[in-house]
Amino acid sequence: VHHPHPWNRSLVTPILSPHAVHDPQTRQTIVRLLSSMGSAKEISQYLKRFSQLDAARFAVVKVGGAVLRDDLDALVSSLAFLQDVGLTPIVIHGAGPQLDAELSAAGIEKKTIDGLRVTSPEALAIVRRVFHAQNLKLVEALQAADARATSIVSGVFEADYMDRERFGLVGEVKRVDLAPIQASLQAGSIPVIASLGETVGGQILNVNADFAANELVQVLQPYKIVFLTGTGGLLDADGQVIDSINLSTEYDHLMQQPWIEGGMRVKIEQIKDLLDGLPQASSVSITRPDELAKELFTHKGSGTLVRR
Ligand code: X2W
Repeated sequence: VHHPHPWNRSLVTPILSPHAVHDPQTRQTIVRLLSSMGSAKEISQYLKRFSQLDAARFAVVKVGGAVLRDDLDALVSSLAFLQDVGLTPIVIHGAGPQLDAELSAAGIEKKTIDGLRVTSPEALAIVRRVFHAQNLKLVEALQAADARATSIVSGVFEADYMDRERFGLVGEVKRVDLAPIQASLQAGSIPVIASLGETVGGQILNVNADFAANELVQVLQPYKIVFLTGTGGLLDADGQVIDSINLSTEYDHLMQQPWIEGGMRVKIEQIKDLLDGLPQASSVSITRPDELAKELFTHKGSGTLVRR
C-alpha cells in the first residue's frame, strides 16, 4: 500500500451529515432501541461522536463478495439502520466468489498471482457484468428496505495497469475522485461503490476490492474502517475471534506467532499499513454484517478491533 495522493485530500470538503440526529428526542428513542446491546450511556456517546463527524469521515465499510452472497439481509438491515440514525456509511464491495462462479461457467480457468486474478479481455467482460450485477443487487436490496443508496460503478478509481504482462487487465489505483461519493453523501444516500477502475484512456480494469478500499480510506481519512466478513473477525490458533489488537504494542509479538498463517499475516500487515496513514483516533473493525451496530455503538463491540 502506498499513499502518494496528497492532492486528493483537498477534495474532501466538509459536509455535515444532513440527516444527523441532532434532535434530542429522536436521539433518546434510538438510544432506547439500542440499549439491549449495551448501556444507553455508551450508545449515546458513540452516536454523538459519529454524528459530529463530517459525513465523508464517518465510516468506510468494505463488503466482500461472500457477504453479498451469504448475508445480504443482515447487511442491508445493518446499513439501513445506520441511515435511520442519521449516519451514512460509504460502502465498497468486491465480488470474488461470484466472479469465480461466472468465469468458471464460461469455461475460463481461474488463475491468480499473489492473490490477484489474472484478467484476460474475455474475463474482463464477465468481471464488468458481475460487478454491475452485484452492485445493483445491493443497491436494490437497500432501496427495498427503504434506505437511500446510490450505485457507483465508475468514476471513482483512476487506475493504471498493475503489470500488464503478468496480470492482464488488472488495475492499480492512481487517483481517487470523490465527486460521485460527495454527491451521494450530500443527498444523504449511501454510496455503494464497485472496485472497478479505469485508465486515463478509458480502459476498464479489474481492481482487488481490498486494495481499492485501502486507497479510498487513505483519501477520505475516515474515523472507522469496517471489513465485513463471514468469519466475523481475525481468528486465533483455536479458530476463536481475536477481540482486539493494539498494533503499537502487539504487532511484533503477533507476527512472531507460528499459528498466524499466510493469509492472516498479509491481512494484519495490510491493516497496519492502512492505519499508519490515518489519524490516531481511526480504527479498523472486522466483523459480521449482523453485528455491525454492536461493533460501532458498544464498548464491548463485536469481532476484532485493530488500533495503533
Ligand atoms: C478481484 C475483485 C473482486 C474482489 C477478483 O477478480 O476477484 C482482482 O483480483 P472480494 O469478494 O472482495 O474478494 N480483483 C484483481 O476483490 O472481491
